[in-house]
Parts: sequence; C-alpha cells; structure tokens
Amino acid sequence: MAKRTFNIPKNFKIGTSASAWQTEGWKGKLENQISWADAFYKAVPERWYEGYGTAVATDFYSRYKEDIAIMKELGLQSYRTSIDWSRFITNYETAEVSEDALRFYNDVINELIDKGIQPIICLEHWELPDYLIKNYGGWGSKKVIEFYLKYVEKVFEAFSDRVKIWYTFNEPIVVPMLGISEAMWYPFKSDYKEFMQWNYNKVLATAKAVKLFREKGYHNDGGKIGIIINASPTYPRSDNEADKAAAEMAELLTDRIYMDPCILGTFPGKLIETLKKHNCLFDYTADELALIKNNTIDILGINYYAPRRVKARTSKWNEEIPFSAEYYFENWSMPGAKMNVSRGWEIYARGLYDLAMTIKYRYNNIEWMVMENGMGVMGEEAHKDANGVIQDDYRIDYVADHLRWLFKAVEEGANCVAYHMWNFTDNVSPMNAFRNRYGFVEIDLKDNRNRRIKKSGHWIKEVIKNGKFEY
Ligand code: BGP
Repeated sequence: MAKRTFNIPKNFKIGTSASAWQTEGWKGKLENQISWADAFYKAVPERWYEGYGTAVATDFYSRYKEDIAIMKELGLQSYRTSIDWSRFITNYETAEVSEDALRFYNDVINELIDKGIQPIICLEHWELPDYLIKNYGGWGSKKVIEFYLKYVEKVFEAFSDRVKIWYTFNEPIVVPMLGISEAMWYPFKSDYKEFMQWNYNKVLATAKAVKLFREKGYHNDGGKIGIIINASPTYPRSDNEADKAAAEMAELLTDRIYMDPCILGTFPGKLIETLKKHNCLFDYTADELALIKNNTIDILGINYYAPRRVKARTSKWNEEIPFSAEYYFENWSMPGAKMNVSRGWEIYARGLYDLAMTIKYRYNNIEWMVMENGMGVMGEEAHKDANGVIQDDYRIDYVADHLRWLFKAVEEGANCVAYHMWNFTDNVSPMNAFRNRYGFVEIDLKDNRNRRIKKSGHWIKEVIKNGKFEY
C-alpha cells in the first residue's frame, strides 16, 4: 500500500515515560527505604527474570546525565517519571525528607529543564513504602492516605516551581489486583473486598491531593494534576446482549472504578450495586464522597498497550471461588488478531482512537496525555546489525500505527496533548525485569549497562525534527 504522511498536531508533544523504581536502583537509599517493588523483589528474587530486579535497574541514579543527554539528542520534548516515595522520605509517618533524595531529584529535574525537556512527575508508581504495608496494611488503610498527603505536600513544596504536570498514581489498580486480589504479586493476598478498599482509598487519596494542590495555589501558574489509568477499550465478542453486558461489567470493575470518580466525581451506580451484592463494597463516608465529587482531576494520563476482548461467561462460576470481576465475563482472543508474541498481548492501534472517543464523549473531553504505549520484545539482541544497532522495525511500526490513530482522534477533536512511549531505555518491571525490552535505547546488560540508540530511537528523532512521519 502507498505510504501516507502524518503530521504531528500543533502544540502536541512527544516524549517518553519511565518510573523511579524501574530505573534508579538502590544507590543512595538507606536500609529502611524499601518500596513495594523492592519488597517484592526481596521476597522472591528467583521469580524475577534471570534474577534482575530493582537493586541496580538501569542505574539511572548514577547515569541520569548520560540518559538526559541522549533524550536531548533524540529531541524528546517531555519525560515522565516518578518520585520514589520510599527514597524521598526517611520517616514515613512524619514525612521527613531525605537530603540525598532531595538533591538527586532536584538535579534530575534541573538537568531535564536545562536540556529543554519538560519533567512530568507521578507521585506513586508502585513505590508505596513497605513500612506502610507491614505496619498499616498498605492502601487498604485510610491512615496511609494521610501519610501519602504529608509526603505529597513535601514533594510539591520542593519541585512545583519547576514541575507543572503531576499525577497522583500510575495504573493504581494493577498492584492491588495482582497483589491483594489474585495473590500473584507481593504481598500475595487474595481478598476482593480489601482489593476494592485499596482502589477506593486511592481514589480518595487522589481527590485529597487535588484539594491540597488547589488550596496551596499550585494551579495558579499553570499547574495541573491528574491520575494515570491503564484503560483498556473493551470489546464484546458479539453484539448479543449477554456479551455486551459482560463488556460493560469488565469496564466498570476495572477502568470506570477510577475514571468515573476521578473525572466525573461519582462512582457508577451499577458498580456500587454490584459490589454490594457480592459483599465487596468498600467502606466510605458521605463526607468522603462529597470530597471526591468536589475535587476531580484537571488532566488524565492513559497507558494503552492492548485492547480487552470479552464474552459472556459460558461456564458456570464456581461458587466456592471468592468473587472477582471475572464472575461476569470471560476473556476472549480474537482469532487472527495481530499479536505481540513476547508479551502475549494483541496489537490493536485503533483501540487508542476508540479510547480517545470514550474520553471525548463520556469524560467531557478532559485534557489528556498518552502516558505509556509501547512494545516489549524478548531477545532483541538477535536483531542487531553489524554495528550492534538493534533493528527494531516492529517497534517503529507499532509506534507509527498508534500515533496515526491518535492523530486522527486529535483531528476529530480529542483533547490529547502528548504521547509518551514506554520506555526511554529498556528497564525492569515486576518479574519481567529486562525480559521484555521496551526502550528506544538499549541497555546492554553484557556490557556494563551501556546505552545504545536503537533504530526506533533514530526514527523518533527524525519524526520530531520533521514534525511528521510516513506510514
Ligand atoms: C505497565 C506499567 C509499567 C511497565 C509496563 C510493561 O503496566 O505501568 O510500569 O511495567 O506495564 O510491563 P512488562 O514489562 O511486564 O511487559
């Protein structure tokens, strides 16, 4: 097929995303500064791919200048990362700030700004201090919301003069889902009601952080605050009512539990009824619901990798198994779908357009950014050319295809203002540490974690420089 040219929309930014714990490593941390992710790795290092974990990660703590120089070379316009709560604070109850962490994050932010790259900060990308899990039960406890707010206040005080875009959480449902409901991740629990409490408390913490942000006047000079959701456009197998109802329930119990209260101010009635029916409704008060209603976010972040396809449950639910969302649906794979085989995820770029339309129509066309989208691939070393440069044409294809659908949505009025590819460099993630390579830049584990720009990195440089690409 003949190629077409796609122009980057006016004022639209292209950057990359990462998080603190997936890049920094433990250097500079005290012995008691352990995050959820560190605790997970320490508990079962053997379950992490080839034993790689959070201890060194990409060594961004020592090599941030080198990385930011490459970002500049590629022309990236923004960089989203997180502050590691467990590093930034030394006493999680009183929120005493670590001098070393303050210096480190100041240096990173200043270096980014100096190189013309906008820093965007997430306040919790799975870096909940393990101390708060061990002593308070983590996000299941409302006490933790208060500790979070003390920490957040210190972060705002330190950096809000230079950082204007903030996010309260990254993919807030993922750790509770895998760690509290499905017992696959630390702390390996299986309790759906507690899982729902974690979700509710994170919604409440978001509203309280928005309120704090507003009260302290950080909006005044262009500051914005939001949350990053891993929303999946959800497609029923067919148009029949049972399949459509299954898709509705899947969305309600995973995406809308965050998106509705954080953007619109209220939980969907059907979600509340369902949780009540299964004795899984979270504890809330009328005052808290009012606070959520009055403190909705300014900006949304979306992580999109793959669509969700579901069908109505055909086999009867085993009543001995505790309730979970899958009571209402079964996952379904579309025969013949394009797949990212390494990850087992479908590649469906149009899903990003569909999500954009949902945000436009259901969520009042709130301003938003793509905060993650990318392709994790195993064994990329095999794609090196004679000069050692990874020829990741599949990643170029993936990003280009998603960008063209996103640009089409923007043309049709979607309020999306930026695209961040996950990730700038290869990095670690829970158990898949360095297994699925995501970067525009390779981290060579056999050679001192040296950085080498992949073909896709050279490609994005040209796209940004020319303001367009062909596909
Ligand atoms: C997202 C997370 C990221 C990252 C990514 C890739 O859900 O926000 O932190 O981990 O998934 O996941 P994986 O490395 O397991 O393929």
